[in-house]
Amino acid sequence: MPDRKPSYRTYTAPAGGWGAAAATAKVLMQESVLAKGSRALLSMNQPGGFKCPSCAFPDPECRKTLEFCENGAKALAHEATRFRVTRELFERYTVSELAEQSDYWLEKQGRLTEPMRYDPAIDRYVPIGWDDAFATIGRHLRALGSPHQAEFYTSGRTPNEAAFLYAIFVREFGTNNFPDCSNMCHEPTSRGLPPSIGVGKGTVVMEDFDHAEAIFVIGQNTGTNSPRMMTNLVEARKRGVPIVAVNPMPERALIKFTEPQDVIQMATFGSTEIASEFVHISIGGDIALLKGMMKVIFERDAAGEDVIDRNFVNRHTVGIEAVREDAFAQDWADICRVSGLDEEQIRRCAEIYIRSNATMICYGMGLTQHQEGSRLLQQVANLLFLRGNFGKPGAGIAPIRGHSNVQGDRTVGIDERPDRDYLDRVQAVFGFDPPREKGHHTLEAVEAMLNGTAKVFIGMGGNFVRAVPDTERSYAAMRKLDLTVAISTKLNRGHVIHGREALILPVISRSERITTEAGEQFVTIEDSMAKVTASCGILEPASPACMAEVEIVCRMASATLPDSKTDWEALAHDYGLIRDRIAQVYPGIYSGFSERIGDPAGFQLDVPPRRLVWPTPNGKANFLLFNGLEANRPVDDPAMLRLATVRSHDQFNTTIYSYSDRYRGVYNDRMVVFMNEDDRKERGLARQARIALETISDDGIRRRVAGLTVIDYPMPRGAIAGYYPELNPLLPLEYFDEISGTPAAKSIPVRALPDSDETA
Ligand SMILES: Nc1nc2c(c(=O)[nH]1)N[C@H]1C(S)=C(S)[C@@H](COP(=O)(O)OP(=O)(O)OC[C@H]3O[C@@H](n4cnc5c(=O)[nH]c(N)nc54)[C@H](O)[C@@H]3O)O[C@H]1N2
Ligand SMILES: Nc1nc2c(c(=O)[nH]1)N[C@H]1C(S)=C(S)[C@@H](COP(=O)(O)OP(=O)(O)OC[C@H]3O[C@@H](n4cnc5c(=O)[nH]c(N)nc54)[C@H](O)[C@@H]3O)O[C@H]1N2
Ligand SMILES: [Mo]
Repeated sequence: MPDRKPSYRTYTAPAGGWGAAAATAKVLMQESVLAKGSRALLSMNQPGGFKCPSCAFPDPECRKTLEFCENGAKALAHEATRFRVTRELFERYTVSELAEQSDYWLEKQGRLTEPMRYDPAIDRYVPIGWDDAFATIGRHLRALGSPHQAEFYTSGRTPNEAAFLYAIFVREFGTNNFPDCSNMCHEPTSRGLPPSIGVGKGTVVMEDFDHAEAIFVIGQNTGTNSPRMMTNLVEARKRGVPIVAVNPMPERALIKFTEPQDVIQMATFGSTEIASEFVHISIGGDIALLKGMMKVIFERDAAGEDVIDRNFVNRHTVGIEAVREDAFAQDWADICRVSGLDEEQIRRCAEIYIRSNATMICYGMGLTQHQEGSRLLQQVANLLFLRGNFGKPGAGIAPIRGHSNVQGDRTVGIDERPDRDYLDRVQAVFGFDPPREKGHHTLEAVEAMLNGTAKVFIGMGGNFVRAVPDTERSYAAMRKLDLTVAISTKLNRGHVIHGREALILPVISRSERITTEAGEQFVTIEDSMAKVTASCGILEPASPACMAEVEIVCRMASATLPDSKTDWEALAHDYGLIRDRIAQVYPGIYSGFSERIGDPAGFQLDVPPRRLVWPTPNGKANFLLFNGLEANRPVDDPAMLRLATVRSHDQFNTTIYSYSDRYRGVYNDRMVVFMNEDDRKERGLARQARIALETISDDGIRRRVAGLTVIDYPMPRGAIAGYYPELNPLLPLEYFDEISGTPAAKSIPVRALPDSDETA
């Protein structure tokens, strides 16, 4: 718990600026990394240095000599911290005692320093040698009745080299069970966009920001979660480019921002107004907005205006007729009710879109985490097709990815539904028969744990049990396993909620040097815009006993696959050999990998729609129809509120940097609910009342989180927000987007009740 009293106020200053500079200095000091940290910051994202371990937004590429952001600095400071978790900590606390501690406390203990094994006799983690740790993993995996009884999770910080080999090892072992963080994140992008444009990736690159004539930022909290993108937005704004921000929360940085790198703005306390149009949408109202905009375009087209790019539509697309009919069939009253917007504003958005000859639509979790997340994105593509916003500078679809290498991990094989081409190449290059049946995504993995089919869980990074929905059930699922293995940098919930046997394996982090028999190694990552760059750590590893992820994968493979034809030991030492194998498995995009990565600026992977080539079954860009306006199934309960679980400014996913959320004016408290004042009054709740939230579901399971403080906040009526992961107990495992399996974490139907626990 925070040691200071909670307080709530309205934040009125611009985002960024001196507040960001001060926060950067503070976190470096708190983690005691001032000298070492500033040296590391100077080499972050510089040629020859390492890639920021925070978000997936591309680096500015020599545009400015020193560019880093407040939240990049926090991620680095927490990685380069002076604090250490040693065997003494595990001697001092039983695992049950550690489980009582908060996520914040666990993270604060610092970097993991040696492999540990759970000893049930004393309920403590005790040291284990690396050899014994790998032998334990090999023994468990080889003893399974079927390879499908193991789940191999990946979080998106894992670099290409480790992820590629992990995918090979697990397939040679015999399963496609690859739950990964992407399954909770941008999976609607990966599964929803291919039928539409042929790839599950974005189609814009950094330079497009310089050519865009309009930019939409939908369901994404840029200033907090991809702060480097603020520079692009500021520059676009200064050129007079309209920016439309669509969000149920008026996120501060999207309204007004001071660039910490802009010396003049900093000195004069100046700022840039970011959004020229702020669209205060209801939760799940985006399909209605998009259809409203399309309706306007089709109406004006019917009236003879030249608003549709006929040349593009005729040459490249199929299916416009059905989408036109559907748009005409929608009623303005319904569009306005579902979106929570007035017709006039939707018409204004359409006007901005029509006037622009190159539009980018950027989006985040506010679009993907709904029951119809995938179909919602297909509507985004439909809108972009109408004005030919593909294959020209400044235009396209821009999913703003989460983890720094989440996109790369998928590209190199972390995929529970691998395609045939890839499997055939793996077979040719590695000489074994990879399994062809579909494996488990994240929710299916939890399901398999719950019903007892899964026995072993291996987590390559991340904090699975805390990131997934339905906390109570997921904790129970984890505890049923025979073995859980956490390959981690820092202590987290996944270490204290574990299987009968459990291992913690400490890794060398992104900012640290990897030295093998073959000398110093570098890794590569693919950013949100499909650019691949090298990352080379410069700091000493947190402990001599930490091991590189690549070596961990190779040694797990050696311990599990005694008959493997692959020379895992050679690959563990020479990452160039791994890149050669990547090039062999992906001759299309990765040919000449080793030479091309020599360019300090990296290289761009091919994204065919940029060339107006559509790798869809019919070779066309497809307008896809969705019947209806709602991104989630309606709930018949007048008291229902839609809850979006969001990130604060001071966390990285399940890592809590502090209990405050500066831009939303919340200090020393994460157990809050942002609510429209009228919704609060309607429920007879006093200002800052203590409440509980209860999920509305018909599966007979009671999901409730109490001890929450209501804060009056400019939310649309019927929409509330609170923090992930504290509110994950409210999210049912069964509440997800069917196409992608992504939990609908932005639209949980709940009731707000007075917190009776207080009086009970
Ligand atoms: N500092 C920092 N950086 C990060 C992360 C972090 O935790 N901390 N996480 C990384 C990861 S893995 C990811 S995926 C990204 C996440 O980055 P974002 O996508 O920005 O993630 P969220 O904070 O979950 O919420 C996004 C926004 O969606 C809005 N929203 C909610 N419901 C709706 C809706 O129905 N419609 C619309 N239009 N908007 C809605 C919320 O108000 C919020 O502003 O950031 C990455 N970068
Ligand atoms: N309700 C709700 N749930 C959500 C979301 C939401 O918005 N709402 N967002 C979802 C999203 S978008 C995502 S991406 C997931 C995130 O899910 P995860 O990726 O599983 O979670 P993280 O919190 O990013 O994982 C943090 C841990 O990763 C380890 N780690 C850090 N760096 C490294 C490294 O370099 N190597 C290795 N091996 N380990 C490392 C550390 O031990 C740290 O404790 O959560 C999802 N869950
Ligand atoms: Mo994410």
